[in-house]
Amino acid sequence: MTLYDHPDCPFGMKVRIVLAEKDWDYDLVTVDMGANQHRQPEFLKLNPFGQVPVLVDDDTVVYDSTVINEYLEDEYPEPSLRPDDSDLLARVRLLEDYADTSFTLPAMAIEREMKKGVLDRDDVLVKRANAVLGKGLAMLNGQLVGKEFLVGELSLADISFAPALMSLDRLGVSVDASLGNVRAWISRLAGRPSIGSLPKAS
Ligand SMILES: N[C@@H](CCC(=O)N[C@@H](CS)C(=O)NCC(=O)O)C(=O)O
Repeated sequence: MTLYDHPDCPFGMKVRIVLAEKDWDYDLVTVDMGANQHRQPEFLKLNPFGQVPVLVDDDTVVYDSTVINEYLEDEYPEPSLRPDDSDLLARVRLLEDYADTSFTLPAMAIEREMKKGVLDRDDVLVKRANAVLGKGLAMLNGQLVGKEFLVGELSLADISFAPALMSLDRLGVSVDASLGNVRAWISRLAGRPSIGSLPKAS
């Protein structure tokens, strides 16, 4: 099995966490996005949208982190990272969709701005993205009342938030002291080798 990825990509991190939780060996190919490798014909044959991560498993090529993780669950179900019950599974999928579109993307937007010089930085965008993350963290705090993880045991839902959560300190996004459930959950996630060992983005 081969994963085409970039070390800083939070979507690739979702897949790497799942592979680590399943203790699955794979070859990692780093796609040099700085050199536009993801736009070269060779890579576009794997993913016509020109994005990492891409997983190649024998003759199967899968892209999009959510679809890759579902594929891994289907093919390598142990240990399971998604509930059997359709009601709970729907919750996992809804939370994963929220994580990808409404949590990870604003975190990535802040990260991009932080890499710019102070004069070039769009402070309004950073403020707006911070507010979106704050709203998400408050929502998650409510979801976590009386729970260790979002839906039952550790699942694809928690994993999909993990990369952005692990970047909050670095991005200067604080988790309010009133959000005790989220704070405990972040420590719990960071304590797992699959998540705590993620490379810190530059
Ligand atoms: N929905 C995709 C998003 C993947 C994505 O945005 N990857 C970024 C790197 S983190 C990428 O390849 N960007 C290059 C581009 O869009 O041109 C997923 O979940 O895998």
